[in-house]
Amino acid sequence: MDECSDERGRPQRCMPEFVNAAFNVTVVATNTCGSPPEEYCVQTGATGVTKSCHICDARDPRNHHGAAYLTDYNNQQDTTWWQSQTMLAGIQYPNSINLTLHLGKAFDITYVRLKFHTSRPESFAIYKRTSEGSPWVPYQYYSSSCEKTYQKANSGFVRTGQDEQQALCTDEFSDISPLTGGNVAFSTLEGRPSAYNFDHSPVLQDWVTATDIRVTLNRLNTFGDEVLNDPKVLKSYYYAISDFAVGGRCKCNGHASECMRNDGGRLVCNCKHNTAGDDCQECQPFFNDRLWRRATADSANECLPCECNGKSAECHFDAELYRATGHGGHCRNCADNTDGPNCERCLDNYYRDPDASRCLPCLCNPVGSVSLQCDDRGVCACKAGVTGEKCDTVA
Ligand SMILES: [Ca+2]
Repeated sequence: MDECSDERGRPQRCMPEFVNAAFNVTVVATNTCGSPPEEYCVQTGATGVTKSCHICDARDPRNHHGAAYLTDYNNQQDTTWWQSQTMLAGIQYPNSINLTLHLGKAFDITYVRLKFHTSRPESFAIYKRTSEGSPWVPYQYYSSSCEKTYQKANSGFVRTGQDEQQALCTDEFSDISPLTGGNVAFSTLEGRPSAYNFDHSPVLQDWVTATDIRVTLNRLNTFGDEVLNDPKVLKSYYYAISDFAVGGRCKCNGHASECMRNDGGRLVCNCKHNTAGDDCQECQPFFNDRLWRRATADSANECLPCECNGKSAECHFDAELYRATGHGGHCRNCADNTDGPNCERCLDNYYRDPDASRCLPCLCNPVGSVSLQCDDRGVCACKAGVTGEKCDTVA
């Protein structure tokens, strides 16, 4: 059974399953350790203690830390992680690193979660895009220096009446401890007043939409000992992330229960409810009797067919007609000499063929007739002294 209609076949809201949209999707990192091989040391937090150091080597399968490790299966027993170069190679503010995830299609994002293999950064930000080529929009800032680094007040929520599409900045997850395994999870709707009325909040519906997610790592946490410029110390500061997860659903506006690859290999919704488009964001041709809308919990808001009495397969939505009649479908190119928004009448100077649904020309003689319009039997009204069905005979 298709979840897009109920047991009686009536349309109802449906949506693809909740997934980790990042799983096995390759992240593009602007910096990764190991080309050429380089040494890094594990941060212990204590100064003067001999640090345990290792090699990052991009060509060695056992010692590489490529971006694919951000979104592979997250096995707690055998952690794999992406890692940047170290502070010795200049990895520190104001230099930054971008981790970019292309989802290939719009998703409704519920959360973005990062699991750090080292300390969480002192400052980093999450951005999103709503289409390929559109500008990056800040989603959330994490910083122990919100004002200084991002010119944002430290705040956990949006007040009622404020812009609900603004990114917040919090210092809650920017401590240097824990030195490994710290999580940061950004919930897209948390702290936003209209989340309780999401079905009727276009602002938040747009806010949770993303085709791409970017994490920008701006500043490493340190103990302050990097000022000594000891190479061993500098090699112990770098970014490392073991898991980058994005919880959400393929965005289909409530009109599909699954997304699939199309012929071109792109991910698209399998649209129902007479909708069309990658995200079921429009009505199918000929289903323009009312404007497209998202499905809600109460109504599927399916697209409805135009009524053209079988005389046309083309129509457009006519707002004025909709206001006047409750049906906005305006038929185009009506066949068989019919006319009207629903091809419901004959063209001017035509009459309905009594044996068929088509219309025939009146052919009233322009000289002998009062009007070129005949009656519904095809009879013309003649001037004085003229007779004949078409008024073409002098009496
Ligand atoms: Ca991993």
